[in-house]
Amino acid sequence: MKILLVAPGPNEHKKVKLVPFPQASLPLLAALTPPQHEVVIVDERAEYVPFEEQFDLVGITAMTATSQRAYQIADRFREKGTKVVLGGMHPSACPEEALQHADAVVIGEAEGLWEQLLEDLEKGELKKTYTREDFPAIYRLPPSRLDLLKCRYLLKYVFQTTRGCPHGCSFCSVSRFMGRKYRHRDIDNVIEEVSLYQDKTRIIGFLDDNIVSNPRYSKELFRALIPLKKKWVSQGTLNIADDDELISLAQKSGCIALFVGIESVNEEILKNAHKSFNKVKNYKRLIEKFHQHGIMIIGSFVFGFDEDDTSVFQKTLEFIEDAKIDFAQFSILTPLPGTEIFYQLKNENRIFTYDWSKYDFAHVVYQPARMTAEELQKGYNEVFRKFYSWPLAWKRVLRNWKYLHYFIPATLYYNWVSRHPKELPNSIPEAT
Ligand code: B12
Repeated sequence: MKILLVAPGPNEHKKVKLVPFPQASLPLLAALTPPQHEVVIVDERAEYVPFEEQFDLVGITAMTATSQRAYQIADRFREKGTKVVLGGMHPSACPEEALQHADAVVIGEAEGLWEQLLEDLEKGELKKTYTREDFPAIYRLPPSRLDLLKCRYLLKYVFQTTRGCPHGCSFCSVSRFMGRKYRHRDIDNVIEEVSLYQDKTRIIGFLDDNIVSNPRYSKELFRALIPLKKKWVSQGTLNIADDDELISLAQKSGCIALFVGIESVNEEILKNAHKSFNKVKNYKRLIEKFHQHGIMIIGSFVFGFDEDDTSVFQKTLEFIEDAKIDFAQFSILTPLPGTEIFYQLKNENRIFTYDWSKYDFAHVVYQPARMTAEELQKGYNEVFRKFYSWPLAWKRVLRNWKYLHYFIPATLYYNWVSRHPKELPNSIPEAT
């Protein structure tokens, strides 16, 4: 069979020349596909979807924010009789909705299901849903088919070592969809995959939710990475800085930056969002320790919790400056379907738009408790603009001069985004 796998972009025409990261699910699905089938991957953020070509199956991945575009692509292929399957976080959270646009929906992780689906399709027995009740063991995964990716990525060589998260943060999809039990790959399986690109790249990314959630595993992984002499980035928690051996192994194995969900500088918020392992009083000390080990901190902050009022924006900016955070991602609290916060806000009748394309963490989609939706949208736009304004941005670029080739494109991009403030979405009721 000829199979097309698509990562949706924002729309048919908007294209970028450099995409930050690949959508890792697609090269992994390609690797799970038996070799007799031909697989083509299209990343719509930079490429055009070949609607005119003939495929036996089109597989589309969707997050909530990209789901509407995923449905449009699905509808176009189905109009001409092509079979379409949808998978990923959003179809897994809203399978009934996704089924209105697809011949089949894969709910949950695809290992085992994808192979079954392809067999069924060949036999003409495609089912509507493929569901996993459990979470697959991932000890040994085949190497992702990164060779099938055609566009330019800021960081193309990405790997995953663990899945699942023991924490149940109220706003996050991960523990709900990947389970609260932490699963990991065998270290030799990871090292084999990374080694495939030994001559191709110096810098790699680990797409784990928390690369240090099991310190014993992480230490072993980092030790095994040292001989490969790579530089790497991933996600983790600040708390690892208290484990001297762990942070020093992270440094020795090439960690240059960690994306950390700091979320809030208000302890009360962290407690209510079930993220009390983040301790505000420790933030500055821990960040300093990362810096002593040459590791940059990309802090993620969320605005709009019920305890937040309009003072949150200035307080957060001051904290970031004071703690010398190297890069920041700002998000507006977003009730992703399936999360605790979604059910809470829905039950309280506070969600005013179900336009999923606005669930991109940059738009307000619900009524905040201690400010108006307009104030939250404006405050977010302002923080973004101030943080990425040239005087502040250059200060950080110079502080991190060793990584200028990554810092400059990222800063230029975010500076551009910050000069295009987001508008408050219109109210759109839930589809019935
Ligand atoms: C790496 C990552 C990123 C990277 C790269 C994203 C990208 N475009 O590839 C960056 C940092 C850029 C990013 C950005 C964002 N992200 Co992100 N990200 C992740 C993370 C940590 C890992 C994703 C990953 O690569 N996993 C590895 C692959 C192999 O797993 P997978 O994608 O789940 O695929 C498996 C199955 O889902 C399934 N599957 C998936 N697609 C398909 C398709 C078909 C046809 C089939 C059959 C099966 C299938 O099969 C795969 C194998 O089992 C996840 C958290 C997580 N644990 O999933 C969040 C996550 C996906 N991100 C999320 C969000 C919200 C965002 C942002 C909106 C955040 C923001 N503040 O801007 C943006 C959106 C950017 C965009 N439009 O692409 C949410 C999505 C939730 C949702 N319901 O939509 C997640 C789940 C995190 C969370 N806290 O809830 N993200």
